Amino acid sequence: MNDMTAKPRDVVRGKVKMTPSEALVETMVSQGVTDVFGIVGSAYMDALDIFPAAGIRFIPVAHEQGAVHMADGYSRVSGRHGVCIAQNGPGVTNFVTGVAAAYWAHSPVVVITPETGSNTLGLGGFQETEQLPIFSKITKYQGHVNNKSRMAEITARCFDRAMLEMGPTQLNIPRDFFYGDIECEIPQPIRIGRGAGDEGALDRAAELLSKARFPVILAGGGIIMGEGTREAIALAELLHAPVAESYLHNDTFPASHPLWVGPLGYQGSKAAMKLISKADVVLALGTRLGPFGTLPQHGLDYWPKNAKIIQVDSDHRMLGLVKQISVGIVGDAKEAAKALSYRLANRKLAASATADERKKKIKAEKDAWEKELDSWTHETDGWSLEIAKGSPYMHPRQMLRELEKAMPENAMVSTDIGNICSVSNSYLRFNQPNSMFAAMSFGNCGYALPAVIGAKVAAPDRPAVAYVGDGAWGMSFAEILTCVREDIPVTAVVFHNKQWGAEKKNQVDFYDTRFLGVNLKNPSWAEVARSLGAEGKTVDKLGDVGEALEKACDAQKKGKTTVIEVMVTQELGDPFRRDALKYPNRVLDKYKHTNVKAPA
Ligand SMILES: Cc1ncc(C[n+]2csc(CCOP(=O)(O)OP(=O)(O)O)c2C)c(N)n1
Ligand SMILES: [Mg+2]
Repeated sequence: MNDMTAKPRDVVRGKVKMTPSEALVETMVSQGVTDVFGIVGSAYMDALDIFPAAGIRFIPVAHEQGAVHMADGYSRVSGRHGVCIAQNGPGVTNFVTGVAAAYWAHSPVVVITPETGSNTLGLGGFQETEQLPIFSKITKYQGHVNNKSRMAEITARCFDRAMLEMGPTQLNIPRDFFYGDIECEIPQPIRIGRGAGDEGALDRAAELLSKARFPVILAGGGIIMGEGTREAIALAELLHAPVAESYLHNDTFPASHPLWVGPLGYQGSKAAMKLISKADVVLALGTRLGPFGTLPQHGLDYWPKNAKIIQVDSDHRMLGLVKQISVGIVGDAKEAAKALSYRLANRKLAASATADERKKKIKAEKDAWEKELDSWTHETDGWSLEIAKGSPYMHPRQMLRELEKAMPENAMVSTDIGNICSVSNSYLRFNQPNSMFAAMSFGNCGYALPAVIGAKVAAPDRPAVAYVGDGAWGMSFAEILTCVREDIPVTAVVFHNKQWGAEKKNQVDFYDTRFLGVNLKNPSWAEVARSLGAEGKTVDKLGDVGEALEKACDAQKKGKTTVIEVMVTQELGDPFRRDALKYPNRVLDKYKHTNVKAPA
């Protein structure tokens, strides 16, 4: 570990002579950076060398993709920048998937990419590739240091824009530009509040809401990013409106609140879907209304097509992009909620007349969904029933229910991409914001472990838990090394079903159970964990799940990382992309035997 006896975080002021490395590091200090994830490399060693003196902890990781996911998780829990850095060329190209994920999670991650030297660029030397085009579609801003004297200016801009636009930015630095003498001033951070939005639009939205007989709030990630939970609660209570959460943002509204109805989207809450389908006005608060998050689910095509939609988003490009809207507001979710409450406070609200009736409906739908979840102990499609028959292992749904019951109140949970992780959407409830870190709409396997490691660095006192399928675990378990080496204790729950289950489900449903590339031979993941220096526990009985999670979370207080390998059957829940798959209908004779008839 680095020497963390950091000196006071003062920043040099005025126009001063310094090296470009010092300008970079001082600007980071000025932007509040205390942690940087990455893998060491000669390209930026001159700057790295002074991180400890600047009070910046460098956290070396196992793979650069992990560094970006860690920076992502870190920024999502802290509301501060996540920062990562790597060697030019291969270190930087290893960042790509992580940056794309951070882009769709709207995480303010600054990706520092030292580049091959400006004096040899284009000659095809060692570790050379054009680094700006690679990230051009997955960053909000790309700063290229084209002259070493501009190091502080461009660094500051990357940090400012990551916050202003809520997404990753790239700081590209030719490696020879770290050296030499420059004279420069360290810029002060620029933070600009967005405010509630256009007054006229807010008036129109208030008018619609005041007349709504069945208003529903759809609470999006913007509420978390804008720290607007309290304001969202106040508005919901004023309107007596049920609050659904947008896909994979299960922490935007407290689950213990009577108006909470749960998440929409894949494997979401039926109560939320049934209630929003009744809405005459939907207030989409801090959500881009992503297309995947409002697809039909559980056989319910729930999006209320005739309702008036009010959408609040901080990015004007998201307004009306996916769903038709009646009113669009470019604003901060918290401020907009406050402004709407203010406008509605002394008005006669149509929703008040039906408040009791709606309260009963909310309770009835929530009770029915809980009851259904309690009795939905296993999947009931033919293939699942057959494969789980006689298996000594646990049903995934029952196992997820046990985890839910044992989850510490203030836990942070990251989820990966896979069938069981997706099913967990129904069982993840939170009462505090900044608690759920899913792989969001980029949907990459291998996200959850590094993301929760970053979250733990930002919030060391909160229990950190990653849910990961065994396939995705194979991609990412090397970061257990980071936990052990760097004393970052987390808990990983690995769903051991010996398959890339989510993709196998497509072969079950669409390809006549012709399995190709989906079966896995695994070691004991508990044993692997132990050999990496962590604790490893294998759980194959339902009764042991809760205790294992509690113990592992407790062990975090003693600095211990635990991998809990839960042995589950191969049954599979509903698929991700039923919307996008078709039955094979081949034309060439040699492939015709693979045709599958669509069920009547
Ligand atoms: C990086 C990446 N590669 C491939 C995929 C396609 N994919 C989606 S889900 C999935 C299977 C996940 O399997 P596992 O992690 O074991 O979870 P399970 O579905 O078995 O619960 C795959 C391969 C992806 N989403 N991301
Ligand atoms: Mg699996």
